[in-house]
Amino acid sequence: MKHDDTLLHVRGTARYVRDIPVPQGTLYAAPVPSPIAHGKIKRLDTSAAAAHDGVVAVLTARDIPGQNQIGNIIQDEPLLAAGEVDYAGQPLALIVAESMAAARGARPLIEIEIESLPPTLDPRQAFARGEIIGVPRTFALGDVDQAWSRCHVVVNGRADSGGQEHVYLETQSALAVRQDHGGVKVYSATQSPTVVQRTIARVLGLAMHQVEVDVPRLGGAFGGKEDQATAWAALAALASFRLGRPVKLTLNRHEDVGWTGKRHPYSSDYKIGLTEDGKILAYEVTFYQNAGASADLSPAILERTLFHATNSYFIPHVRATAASCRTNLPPFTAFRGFGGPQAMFVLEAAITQAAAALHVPAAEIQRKNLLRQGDELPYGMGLETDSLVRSWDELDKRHDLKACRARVAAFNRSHALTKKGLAVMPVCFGISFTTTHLNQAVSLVHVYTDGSVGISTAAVEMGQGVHRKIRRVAARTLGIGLDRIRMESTNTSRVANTSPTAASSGADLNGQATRLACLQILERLRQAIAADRGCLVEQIHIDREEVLRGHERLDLSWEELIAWAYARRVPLSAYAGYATPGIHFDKVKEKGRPFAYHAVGTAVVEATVDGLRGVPRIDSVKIVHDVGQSLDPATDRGQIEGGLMQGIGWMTCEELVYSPEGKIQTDSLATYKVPDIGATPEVTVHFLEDAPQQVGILGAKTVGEPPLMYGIGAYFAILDALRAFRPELPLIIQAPMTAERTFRALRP
Ligand code: LUZ
Ligand code: MOS
Repeated sequence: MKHDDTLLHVRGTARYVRDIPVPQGTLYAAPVPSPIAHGKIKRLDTSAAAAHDGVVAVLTARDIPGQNQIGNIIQDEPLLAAGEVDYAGQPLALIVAESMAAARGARPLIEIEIESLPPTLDPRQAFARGEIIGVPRTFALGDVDQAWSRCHVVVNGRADSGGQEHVYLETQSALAVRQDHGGVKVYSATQSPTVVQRTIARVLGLAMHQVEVDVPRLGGAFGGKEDQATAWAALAALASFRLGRPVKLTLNRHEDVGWTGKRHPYSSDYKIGLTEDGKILAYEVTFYQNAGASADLSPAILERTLFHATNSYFIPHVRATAASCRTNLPPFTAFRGFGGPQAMFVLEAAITQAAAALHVPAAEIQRKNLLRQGDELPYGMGLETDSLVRSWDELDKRHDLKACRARVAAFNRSHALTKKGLAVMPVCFGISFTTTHLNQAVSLVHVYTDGSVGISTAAVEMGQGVHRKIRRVAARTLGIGLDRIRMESTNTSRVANTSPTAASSGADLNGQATRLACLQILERLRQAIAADRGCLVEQIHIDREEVLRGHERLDLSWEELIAWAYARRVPLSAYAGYATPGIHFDKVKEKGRPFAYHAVGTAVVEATVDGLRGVPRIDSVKIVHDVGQSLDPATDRGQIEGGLMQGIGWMTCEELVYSPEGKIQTDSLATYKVPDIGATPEVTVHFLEDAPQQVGILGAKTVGEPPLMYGIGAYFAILDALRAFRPELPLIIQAPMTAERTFRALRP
């Protein structure tokens, strides 16, 4: 699979933040975590630690020159705890030493007395106590209350889904270097360079122009570095600012898993009503989001939960309510799908239960209620594409869903000790930041005098291939080869006011801006040539590094053209901005057109459960996905496969366990089980053909987050297999469906 950095990655020579050669005199910082989940700080004595060999300083909240505040959407999160601790792992102090070993070694010497308060871990309990972040929100369509009486079946239940650790390969890291103008330059492993810059400026009491943030690349992020790279960068910057020396801060895996936020666990109540022939008439759902101890991105994630409450289905009467509930766990944060998967899980549970009540396969109900082009979603936008229905039908055509079901049933009749199950999972995911103003990007393009091109954008390369896609856009726009083009690091001094590389929009937004910048340069070149040759600008084109007048090849290569243009004083750099057109959302009415378009597709998942050992296994996943005209098919395939596996992991084996005191028990990869190569099913991916796409970049649709949600099918495929063992088995709607859970389900 070709990625810009394939060779570097395979050889282990790609430089991440922690691989940057450190300047002379660099110090190392180790945060001191709160040992308990909730309490009042009575005493924090750092003197013994400060006197430890190699320790240069121990910093606490009192050492912060600006505001002790890193909250992004809501300012409710201190950088260093002061007065109270709200979760186990919350940074209390920062030990800065000549080596990382000395910094970590001094940790036990910190003397802390905390008066313990009872922790709240459960979102429903937090809700009952009024511990709500922001206000609960409701999206509605039609009149759900009067619709129930017209339903043939109404079922209701409760669905719970667990959190998920990001397991990015590169743990959180930052290197801060104080500058001679009094500011700091920070190398940060973040998806949001501007958020890091703004927050450091706030914490240090500096202007933003005194803070430069540079991101070379990330070793994965998945949302885990959208908001939660900030604290570590700010701590390193604080230490560098106070001590006047470079400071490096990296978390080891144990610290990272223990202290940082994860996907939000949700607990939800649902009620669904259908007509006799399986049309969904009404759906009511209440989501209790476990936000953890501070807001972080929770309000935005809550909003996306509401946007995706009806996933791929048209439901005429809907009421979806969501509340973000404050608990004493590390603040939960962005994770691929951003609250969407949690919503879709609940609706699939409701449909599965309704199907059982109607004695029809769930797939029949799913297909019958699929969103069609023009159907109105509860947030007021009509679906702009017919690709969803087409993806289902294409999947059916290629794999014959009825025949699959018959094959599974035949297998189950002839096997007593193992059973198979099947689930179809359609996905419809809105593309754009739901925070409308974030849907903007700028790109800075330099053409050097040798014809090589350097591009700076806000897009952070985290393995997803966004840099390659942007290079493709520039190559196609300029009519030159990919090898001439290089992506620079993401840097706030070269490209300011960057939106996070998130919401599956990195290639779309930064690709569009890059296209516009390239068009500016191209236009200048064409004008100069036309003037020189005495012809119309419209006649001049550049294709495959050659200049054409109409169909006539002028004897001028790209390199010659650029050298010539430079000598003619044609500016060879451009800076262009792009803002997604036509999107808006009214948060009072909860209606609008929040998304540029929807990413859609359908998957069918087949699972086998071993009835003796209780072990579930996902056998195969077949996917038809709409990527439009792919900018890079190999990358897109990789994203679909990777996203799928991450979704399967969330739904099946990845389980976070906390003690009653609110301390994480699954704080390493020995106890937190991610799917491995042995758990990988046979995956077939087909790109939906002839899918028109006007909005994405050069006819391509994004691919980042949506495929994760195909993994939800894994849960329901296992459930289907369990019910083949015991048809009377009550629905278990509590993800993940771990081996322990399937085992117990078969032995009540
Ligand atoms: N981040 C964000 C996201 O700030 N807003 C979003 O709408 C979003 N959606 C998906 C993933 N990250
Ligand atoms: Mo994200 S969940 O960082 O797009």
